[in-house]
Amino acid sequence: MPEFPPRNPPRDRRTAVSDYRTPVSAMAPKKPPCLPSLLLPLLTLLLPQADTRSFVVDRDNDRFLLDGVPFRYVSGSLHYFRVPRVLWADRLFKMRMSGLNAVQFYVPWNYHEPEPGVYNFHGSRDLIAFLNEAAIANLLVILRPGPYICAEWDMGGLPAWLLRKPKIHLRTSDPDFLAAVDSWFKVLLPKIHPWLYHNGGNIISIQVENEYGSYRACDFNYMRHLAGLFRAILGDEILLFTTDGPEGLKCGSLEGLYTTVDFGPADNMTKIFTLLRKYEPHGPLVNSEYYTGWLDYWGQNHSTRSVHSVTNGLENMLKLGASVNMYMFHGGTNFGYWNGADEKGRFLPITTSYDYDAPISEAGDPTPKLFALRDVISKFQEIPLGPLPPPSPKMMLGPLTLHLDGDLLAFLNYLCPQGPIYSILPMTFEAVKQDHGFVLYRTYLSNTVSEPTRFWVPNNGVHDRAYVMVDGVFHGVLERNMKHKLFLTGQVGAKLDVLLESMGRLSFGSNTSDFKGLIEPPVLGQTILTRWLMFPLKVDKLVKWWFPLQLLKRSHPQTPSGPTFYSTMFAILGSSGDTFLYLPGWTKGQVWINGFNLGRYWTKRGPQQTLYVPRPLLYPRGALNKITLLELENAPPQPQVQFLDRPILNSTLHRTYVYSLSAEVQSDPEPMQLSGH
Ligand code: 6DJ
Repeated sequence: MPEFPPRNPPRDRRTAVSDYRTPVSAMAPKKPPCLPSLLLPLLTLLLPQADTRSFVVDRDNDRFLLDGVPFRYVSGSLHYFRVPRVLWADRLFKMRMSGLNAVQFYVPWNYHEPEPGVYNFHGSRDLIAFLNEAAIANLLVILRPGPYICAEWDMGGLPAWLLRKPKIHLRTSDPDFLAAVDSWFKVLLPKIHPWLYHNGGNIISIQVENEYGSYRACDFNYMRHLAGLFRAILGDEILLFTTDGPEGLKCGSLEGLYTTVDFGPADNMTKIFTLLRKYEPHGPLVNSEYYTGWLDYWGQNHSTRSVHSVTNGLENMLKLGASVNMYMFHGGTNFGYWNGADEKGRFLPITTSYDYDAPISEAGDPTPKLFALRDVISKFQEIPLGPLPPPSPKMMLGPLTLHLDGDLLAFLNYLCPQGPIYSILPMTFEAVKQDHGFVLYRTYLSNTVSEPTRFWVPNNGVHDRAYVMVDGVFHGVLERNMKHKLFLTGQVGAKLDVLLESMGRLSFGSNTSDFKGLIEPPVLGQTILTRWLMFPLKVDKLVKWWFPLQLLKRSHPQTPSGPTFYSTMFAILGSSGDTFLYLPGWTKGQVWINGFNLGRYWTKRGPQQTLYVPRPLLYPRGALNKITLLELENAPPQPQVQFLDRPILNSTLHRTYVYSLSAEVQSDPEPMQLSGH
């Protein structure tokens, strides 16, 4: 597998094109007439040549043509940003072996432009390498570069730094927004230009915006601007399209962009495709997001969709000759802080797992849904010969006992080496240029508060959770929409620390300007608290340091509650494998393996109880691995974790796992002795 793709898409893929356009029985019902042999050479001359690569809409016959041949895609969504790069090839191969001929994916702007004008296309952000892997797997590509993507991704893929202009109108023709979009697309689109199908690449179509019709701004000038920009950079040949739910077609579709729709197995296909015909009277029917499962929110039930309903709906669409993309075919994981959130009466953050009940599980294994879908697809087009790879080997380990490294406040100098920012009123994460994670807000009491007194933040102004300490002692949590007040006491001059956690920005809804932090100044009793120090915390940087945190600072809080670091080292003496980290009795926090941010856990709220640990993250053969937890509330009396051989994504189904110490595991060794550091 090449580490980096060639500058231009490999030419030899042209020979593989016939694989994509396996005739579809429903679309090409007529058998070719038996032609006299003399006519054959003539006919060959009329057929498209290898270098006349084209992907177009054939409006006369309600179908696509690939190189002039009737074609429909049966595609699946896979987000490269939710899968470690070393596993891209594996997942794409499995998709191809399931009978898909295309992969559809977004490009999250915020993943690639962390600061205005600073771009990252390396490692797991190497989009061109992903295109190359898709080509190697013989998959065409349907690209969705946004700028807004939704996708349950932080801020729907828009960079948080846009909110440094607090009045910006996202997803509209506000000049500030357009200027940022233009400069991003002037970087991104030229990169993908050589990968367009007619240029020798595998991208057959590109979506403009996403479900724009569901956004209340309904700004056609904005959509026209995007369409013009895409055309100016990518040219006239590439098929540009839009995708909307049925209710969004009105504001989401635009002349010149091919209109497609999205809906799931429970929706009325006939009704929706009939509605789509009002916007796209001729051409192939396309469902750009046919839901194989659904997303999960913390605190709500795990979502599933039955195999029967998903296969049935797919079969009905394929019978109609529609092109379909299955969302998701492989969901993956919201590693780090990348999950988005929704607002449905209250703020609902998305879980770390994005398994989606998809045909390929979060750990990359084929599920019964995959095999059932493959059977359906095989009725309509050829399936590549050969078996799907079996599930990857899984590993069990532990329990491991974690050391208490110290409370978060003890590490403040390391977490915020540049020191705090001072302001009379608290500033948002965006204002202090912290995109994700945590900011510590600190002030000092100006009076003694001897009776328990209400501490609260008006206007639901905690975005999204606040962990409150007085003189280092944890007093409890405030939470957006959920918990609005605490009662505090303290001496004059007491240090009031409020650790703010962003739980992920809204990724869908009418208002995506989801500022984080203390949005309003807190109030204690009748007093508005002022004179704040803001410490933007670089937690990941500290955790990535190899030596254990307790060597930096040994602090042993009397009552280890509130934001506290725990860690341990462990070795895998047997064979390593994919595994699922189980944190029984822990409350809520963030967890790292060997410095890689696995994501959030929230055992107390569920439904997700385990975090997927891909095997490539672990050092095998007795080498030391390190696990670090930042527990934000309360650790269990026995601070232990376990690695399980299967996920628990639905807490209502989970059994109690108690494994005895495995003979293969060297658990909880003494911290490494480091000399010379
Ligand atoms: O395009 C969206 C996807 O990225 C469509 N969709 C999916 C993904 O977010 S929720 C799940 C959603 N749209 C919101 C409207 C739901 C009725």
